[in-house]
Amino acid sequence: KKEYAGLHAALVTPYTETGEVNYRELKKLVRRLIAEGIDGFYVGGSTAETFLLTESERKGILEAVLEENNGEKLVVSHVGAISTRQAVDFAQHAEAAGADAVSAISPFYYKFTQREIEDYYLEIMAGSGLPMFVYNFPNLSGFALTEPFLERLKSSSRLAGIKFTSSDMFQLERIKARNPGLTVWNGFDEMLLSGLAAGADGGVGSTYNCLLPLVRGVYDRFRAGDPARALAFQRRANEAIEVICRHGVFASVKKLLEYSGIESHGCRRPFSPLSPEGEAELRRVYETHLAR
Ligand code: HMN
Repeated sequence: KKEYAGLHAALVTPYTETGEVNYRELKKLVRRLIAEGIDGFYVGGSTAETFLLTESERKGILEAVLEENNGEKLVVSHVGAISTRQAVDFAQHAEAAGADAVSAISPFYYKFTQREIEDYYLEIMAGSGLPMFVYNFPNLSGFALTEPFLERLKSSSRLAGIKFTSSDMFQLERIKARNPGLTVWNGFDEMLLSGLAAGADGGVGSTYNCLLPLVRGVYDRFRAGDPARALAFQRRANEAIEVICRHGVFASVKKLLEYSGIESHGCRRPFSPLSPEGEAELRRVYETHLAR
């Protein structure tokens, strides 16, 4: 069994010039992140523009990542969907394809009740043999997990942890204190050090695609018992993340990757292309913090 702790890149989806998924560049990114010291991959999450992809693209992306990873690092497949049936189908595919674990955002849009959302997770866990990481992202999903909700999910032995994309560090600390056996991954890269200080076991992030050396610095310095140097790395990372957030996270991460030789041709519509000002600011970020 692979280690759940550590840094897991929420992979972007590179496209070809005509807007098809670019599996060649995706594999190149996987290979490069392994060389840079990533601990795992979070495949088909928000960062992958997953709800703008077809079902067969979502499956194809997972298969391509598993092939390039070749058993080396942890591979977590995001299987979330509005429909339980579809999420179970993705989870069964992930298991058959060889992923190590699944994760799922709560079903959204229809404002499902807490009970319905609990049942969704229990049915995904019952439907495949893989460990589950609940994806808690209240800002976008509209549902914030609670401890009673977690208690019900714990009735399944497949509940492995939470991807915690929220700035409520008090809640993160309480969950981890009461559930030391659950793995908690920090979701906002700009708060990685805060999450680690509150007890997170690692993180999943979009900016790990392009800022891994800085993020690694935060994690390794914190683990080595040197919070001051960890904070120095977090500050440098945040100089970049501030610009990334200002101009659209996914398009910005992809532009930074393009500067370093991985082409991805922007994001799918309705995401708009980067503005010329965004591009100029990102070029400066690249030259200041990332160019070697
Ligand atoms: C995913 O599902 O793709 C990621 O795990 C999401 C991840 O938590 C990112 N959240 C969003 O993109 C909304 C963060 O890395 C985020 O992009 C970063 O902290 C900048 O705000």
